[in-house]
Amino acid sequence: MSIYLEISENLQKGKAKIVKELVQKAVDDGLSAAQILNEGLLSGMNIIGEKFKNNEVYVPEVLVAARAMNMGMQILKPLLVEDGVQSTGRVCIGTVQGDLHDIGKNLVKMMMEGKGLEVVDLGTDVSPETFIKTAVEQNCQIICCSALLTTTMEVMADVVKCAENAGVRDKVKIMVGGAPVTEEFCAQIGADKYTSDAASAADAAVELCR
Ligand code: B1M
Repeated sequence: MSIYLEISENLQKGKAKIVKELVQKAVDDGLSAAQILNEGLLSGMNIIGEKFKNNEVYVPEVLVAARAMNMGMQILKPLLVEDGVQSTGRVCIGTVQGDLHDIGKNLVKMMMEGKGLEVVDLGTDVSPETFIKTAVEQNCQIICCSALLTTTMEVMADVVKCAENAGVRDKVKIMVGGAPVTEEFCAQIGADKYTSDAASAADAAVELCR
């Protein structure tokens, strides 16, 4: 079995320590950081993402796989920076103002990182102004808003308005999601993209960044 496949399979099983050791071994053997990332870690995360979409695995499996991915990334990150490997794109993400739920938002973040996107995590209770300011200052192509409460999903409309008022609406895409959010709501507030789950959000973000 190739070391890439070994990394991918152990990542899917959430075996963080083994993934870290295998990534270190691959680096020591002289394999390129980009190839270890793409054919090992990202390949494993993609498989988990697809299985999550199809309800073949659930939140706990995704969380342990993401932990394993992060362990592998600890070794690769400095090498990738040295090699100047390009990320797929840059996005900022947060749970909207008034809302403290972050489990779904964190899953979306992990899936996006699993697709090679750089993710600026603003945490929870994020104001529309903070989303816009971050997107502008950190050159994010997409603002990703999560909401779990019917009372806070309305803040997403303010994020769209705030981007319009700041004159940046044509420069940044706005993605929305979370349990109470729907495709209709997304269209109604003038956001760009709604997805119902974390894996689809990551796929959509990669498409939008292209
Ligand atoms: Co809260 N809570 N909660 N809660 N909580 C809900 C959401 C609720 C449905 C429970 C209920 O009444 N049945 C209800 C909302 C009702 C409503 O608005 N209609 C509710 C309430 C009322 C509240 C409080 C107001 C309770 C109170 O204090 N009286 C309070 C609000 C606090 C606040 O935010 N200001 C509150 C507090 C909390 C806890 C702190 C205790 C805790 C949050 C802990 C945390 O997140 N760190 C909590 C929890 C855990 C829940 C439930 C049980 C689980 C939510 C969750 O994490 N789901 C929830 C009931 C339920 O759903 N069964 C409930 C798992 C997560 C993976 O799913 O976030 O939907 P989700 O993410 C999915 C998709 O939606 C999507 O991807 C994810 C996975 O694929 N997705 C995106 C998410 N964001 C996306 C963004 C995208 C794309 C997809 O693009 C950008």
